[in-house]
Amino acid sequence: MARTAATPTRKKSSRKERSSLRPTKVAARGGGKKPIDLYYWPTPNGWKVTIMLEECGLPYTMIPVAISKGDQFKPQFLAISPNNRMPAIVDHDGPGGKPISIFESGAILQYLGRKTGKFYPKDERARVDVEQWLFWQMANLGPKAGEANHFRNYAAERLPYAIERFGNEMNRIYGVMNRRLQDREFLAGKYSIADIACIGWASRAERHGHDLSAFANVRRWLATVLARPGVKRGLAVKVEAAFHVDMKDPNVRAVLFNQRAR
Ligand SMILES: N[C@@H](CCC(=O)N[C@@H](CS)C(=O)NCC(=O)O)C(=O)O
Repeated sequence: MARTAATPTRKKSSRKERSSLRPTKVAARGGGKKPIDLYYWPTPNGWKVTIMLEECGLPYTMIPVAISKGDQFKPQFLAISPNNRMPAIVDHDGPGGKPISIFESGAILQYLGRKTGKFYPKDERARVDVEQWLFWQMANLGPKAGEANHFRNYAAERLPYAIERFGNEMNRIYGVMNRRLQDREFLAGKYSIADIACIGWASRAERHGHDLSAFANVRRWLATVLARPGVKRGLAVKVEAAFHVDMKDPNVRAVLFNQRAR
């Protein structure tokens, strides 16, 4: 299964592959050890990891997690990611040469940064700077953008209070980011996993209805990161089945928007 390929392309995948947590393809450069398994669906959280893997040139096998069909609740996936969310990885060449599984995109970015020594400095002050902005993304930009998108695009009824609440939050958050980028090229000075964590949602901001026109530094940062070849390749990792998900389908909505403790 493992082979190396340059830029991932959109390819037709078989029906079986769409929902059975099977590897479809390797989108990887570099070589050597067994590829990292990436459990993935093409969303802003998934792109954090494809971007990092591409930036680091690490070989990986992409395993689609069809979240609209409930793959995230399959026991074999929950064993890796108990929060029933992708992304997750299995590194067969983990600490001590043994496999390790990791869920939560922030933890995955930190692990890959430590493993490769890339985009995650060792110097304590520089590292703390990266971690502050990485956790800022995990606790602010990511979840709030998700809720803003949900109430704007997916809620069964239009709830102006929720739309305004999360719309304001997104405006506040991009304001914070804009101020931070006023006197530095990247969030922690040099390009790091903190920037990688932010790219997915920020690249979709305008499409999701958040006006970035007042945030010139964010727009400059976005143009810079989107021009990086590794970012382009990471954002281009597609899953054919994702193009066919109908968010109005009651079955899809039941899987994604009706979750309670199991
Ligand atoms: N904090 C998690 C969030 C991951 C997350 O929300 N993933 C979504 C897709 S973007 C998911 O897997 N959803 C499946 C579901 O809602 O059941 C991370 O950063 O890894």
